[in-house]
Amino acid sequence: MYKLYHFPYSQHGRRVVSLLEEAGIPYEIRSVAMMEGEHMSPEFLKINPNHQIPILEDGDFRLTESNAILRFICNEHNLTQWYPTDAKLRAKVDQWLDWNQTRLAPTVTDIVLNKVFFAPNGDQQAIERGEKNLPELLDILEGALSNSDYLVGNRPTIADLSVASNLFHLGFAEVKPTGKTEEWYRRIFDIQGFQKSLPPKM
Ligand SMILES: N[C@@H](CCC(=O)N[C@@H](CS)C(=O)NCC(=O)O)C(=O)O
Repeated sequence: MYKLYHFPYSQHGRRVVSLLEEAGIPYEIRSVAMMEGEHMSPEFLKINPNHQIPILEDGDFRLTESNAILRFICNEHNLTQWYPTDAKLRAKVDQWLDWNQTRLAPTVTDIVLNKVFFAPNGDQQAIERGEKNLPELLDILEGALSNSDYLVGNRPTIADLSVASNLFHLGFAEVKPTGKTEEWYRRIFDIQGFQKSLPPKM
């Protein structure tokens, strides 16, 4: 059975839990005490020198990077509805997964980590940078969703789970999606697996 190193408020862990739950794949959670700094402990650094969760373990197989984990789970369990095999559809899913990591994630982290989790000692410059960059990113999402119910094709994929987990995270800083993005977010939010990934109220 998979073991997932997770923290309930992690957007990166949430996307993995959403997929595992939605696909009905058995797994156990190994909760990491991030607030107590467990991820910086020598024991944890041996498991992931990047001091990050999520980590997926299956026996002596160990994988980090949330989007790589999503792809692996889809590949191992033949979840082609979540990660299509058609080359062009798959490439678009990969595009959004990469966009989420390289474009959206740094801004979400700038805002939420500093404004919410590190408050009142958060980095003000990071908050300002994040708030300056966010509108452009939300416009890009809105454009992509203007004629489509999902980011790729006509059903949800791991791209939707991954991007929606960052939008959920923005909610901690009271940033709410609007327009078509809000309609799309509601569709993803209502997916049972996503619901099961939600953390206790803060
Ligand atoms: N690129 C990584 C990012 C993972 C990540 O940033 N995890 C956060 C929790 S949401 C973490 O463990 N942060 C602690 C740290 O970076 O020291 C992924 O997609 O898995």
